[in-house]
Amino acid sequence: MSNKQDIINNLNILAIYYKQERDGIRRMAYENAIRSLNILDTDNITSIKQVKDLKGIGKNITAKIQEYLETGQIRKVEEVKPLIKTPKKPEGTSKEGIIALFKTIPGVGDAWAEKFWNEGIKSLNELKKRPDLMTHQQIIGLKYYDDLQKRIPRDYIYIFELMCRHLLNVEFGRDSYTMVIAGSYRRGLLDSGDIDMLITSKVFTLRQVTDFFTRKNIIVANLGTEGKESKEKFMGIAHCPGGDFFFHMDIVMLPQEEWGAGLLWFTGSKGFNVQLRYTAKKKGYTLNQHGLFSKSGTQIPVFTEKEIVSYLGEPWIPPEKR
Ligand code: 8DG
Ligand code: CA
Ligand code: CA
Repeated sequence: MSNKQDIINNLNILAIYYKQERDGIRRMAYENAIRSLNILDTDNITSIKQVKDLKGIGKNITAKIQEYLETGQIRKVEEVKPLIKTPKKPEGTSKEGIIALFKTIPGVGDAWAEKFWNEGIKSLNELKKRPDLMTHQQIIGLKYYDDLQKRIPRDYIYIFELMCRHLLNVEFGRDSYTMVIAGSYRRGLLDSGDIDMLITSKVFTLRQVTDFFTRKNIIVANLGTEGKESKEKFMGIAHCPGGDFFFHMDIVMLPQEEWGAGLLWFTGSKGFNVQLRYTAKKKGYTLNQHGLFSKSGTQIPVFTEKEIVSYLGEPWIPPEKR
């Protein structure tokens, strides 16, 4: 491992620690520093001079990197390592444990979990027998509960993407749309929590795609509220037809002129989005998933990711480094 990667790994432990401590400011500071190191042109850091003036690396983080260069480790990192909790499935029979377990079902927050508890329900299996107590989203979330806890391997998403593209080509025509799998997959992660599909088309609507994928037995459930379908975003459960592994899929459909902003937003990471939006704000603009806007609300004519980022005077950061 290059020493830059080792430094990044160390700073990442601090970012995770501060996330756990709900200290958003410190967490963001470490995430920003990691981003800067990631785009730094070298893998080998031999002098503090190479990093101390980088964006997002202030006095405190410079001192930590200096400490690493001198001693090969960072005291604070060694200190917090044992304090980092690994997430585990809540268990036990206490009220607290059962409420925590209920809250792992999509669409269940404190109030719902409390309600199930008050109905005398003590396990997911007992809850499965009481669909009368749940919303449509919760029933579906519980039905696919075990699969939804698993992350989706990158190779699997790759095949799923090829399959969807082929079906869209046959149904609507190769030139009728642009589709990208965004989210953590586009950032190059080896597995993802769900599949985030972004589409733009002048030929078909979101409803037509979701109906089509449902007919093809790719989408098996809709997690939205019936009668309140959004024209822009679908959330549901999907799988490869014939396969027995189900996962969460979001589909977002945006007009062509919103593609760049939508792609930035839907690719993430959340931290990267927050930082870029903050940069836009400092310069007097608003950036959201629909575009870059001036104070008066007119859209700036920048339509691709690169155009938006360069208009804001920021360096280009490829998705894998966001
Ligand atoms: P994962 O599914 O592998 O866990 O990670 P992800 O792909 O990065 O997260 P996601 O929850 O599927 O969200 C996709 C992108 O949407 C995310 O990378 C950044 C963007 N996004 C925000 N804010 C929010 C938010 O509040 N909720 C959600 N769901 N997405 C958000 O910028
Ligand atoms: Ca995702
Ligand atoms: Ca998602």
